[in-house]
Amino acid sequence: MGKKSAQLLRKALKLIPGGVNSPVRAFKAVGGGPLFISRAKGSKVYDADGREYVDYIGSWGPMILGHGHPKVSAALKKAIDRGTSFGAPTELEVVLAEMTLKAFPSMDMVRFVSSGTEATMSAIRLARAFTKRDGILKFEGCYHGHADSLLVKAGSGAATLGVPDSPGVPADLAKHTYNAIYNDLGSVKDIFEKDPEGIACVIVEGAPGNMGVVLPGDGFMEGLCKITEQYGALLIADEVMSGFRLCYGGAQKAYKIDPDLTCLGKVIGGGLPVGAFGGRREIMERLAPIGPVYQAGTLSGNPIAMTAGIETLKLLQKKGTYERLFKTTEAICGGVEEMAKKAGVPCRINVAGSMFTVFFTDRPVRNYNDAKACDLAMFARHFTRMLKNGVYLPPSQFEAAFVSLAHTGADVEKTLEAVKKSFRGL
Ligand code: KE4
Repeated sequence: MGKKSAQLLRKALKLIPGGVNSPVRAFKAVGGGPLFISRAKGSKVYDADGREYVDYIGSWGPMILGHGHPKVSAALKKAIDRGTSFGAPTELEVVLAEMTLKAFPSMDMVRFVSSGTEATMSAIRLARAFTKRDGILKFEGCYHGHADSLLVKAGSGAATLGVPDSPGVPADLAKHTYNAIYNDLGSVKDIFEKDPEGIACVIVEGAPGNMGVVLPGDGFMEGLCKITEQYGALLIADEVMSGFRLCYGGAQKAYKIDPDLTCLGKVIGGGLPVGAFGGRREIMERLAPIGPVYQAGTLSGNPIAMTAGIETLKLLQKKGTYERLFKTTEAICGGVEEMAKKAGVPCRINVAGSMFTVFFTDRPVRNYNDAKACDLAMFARHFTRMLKNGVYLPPSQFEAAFVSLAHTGADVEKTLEAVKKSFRGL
């Protein structure tokens, strides 16, 4: 860590818990202090000491175009001169809503909020109101933001009542959350059989990235659709991370499923605070002010954030975008695999569109237990070595790395050069 970052961290630690405004940024899982980033452009970030890094965090997903895209920046500069927030409806919200519904045909209506957490929290409230049920089912290893009902882990067995996964979450609330095992439809069926009329919804990441990237096995997503339909529960696709990462639309388009509700965030805000949730009209019309389900937000639909989202989605629709994104992703992941083989490093890479995770194991990683069983110490060493060689990976095994349209062939070369050095004696 450079001198300036160290100085800033010492000051920040006195003012902000852990010196960060979101825990994963603190580098706790990999050791060493966080880098304080001073600016970013394209595929690069620059720390407070002026060091340059090839960036694979991309603000945890939003920066799919790369940092500071000129067209997005120009549109934002103009928008700022028109005022930054009105607390009233604007044409921009209508434009982004139209674009969103076109990209996600499973949605008839959408509501914008300011974060992914607000989107999932609100979608769950809506599902509970629509079904008049309190139970929710999520998957171990999937993360949907920090709303109380979602900070719940499995009790003694996956099919038992949930227990708080954080102090401050009431046990009386946690007991309504069940945890199933990702890629294990049997664990889902067991829970529904125990509580056939009590579960309002199943919430699942469209393409999980929060246990590291894990892919749905054949028939898994279709199986969730069938089970939720059979028991009268809603299926919520949490596409906060996967939306626009696997294709222009979401994992639901890539995996051909039709969820009842969808949550979005990250890319849809182009780096500014935007979340969204949407779904079938009959469900969405339960929302205030036309329905009784309350949900609100001071900065929801903020004109500056809408502008960034609109410009980002416009650019993502350009011909060849996803081919380019996936070509770069494949070049990186293929290169890492080759080097791991040559260096005798046990490694599995899971790729979902333009997000990937390198796991240090010689076994497949298909759920959270598999991910936890990987060599986490080796991951930490790899992270540190890559950082030293100017490549900035997500500082946790249980995160996804993100490729942007700004990553060039030279970035791929630099990344693979750093991997080669890291794998030597890892
Ligand atoms: P936010 O409230 O952080 O905007 O979104 C919560 C959320 C919801 N659903 C999914 C699938 C998500 O991945 C997230 C947030 N992702 C994390 C990265 N694993 C954000 C980074 C952070 O927490 O600092």
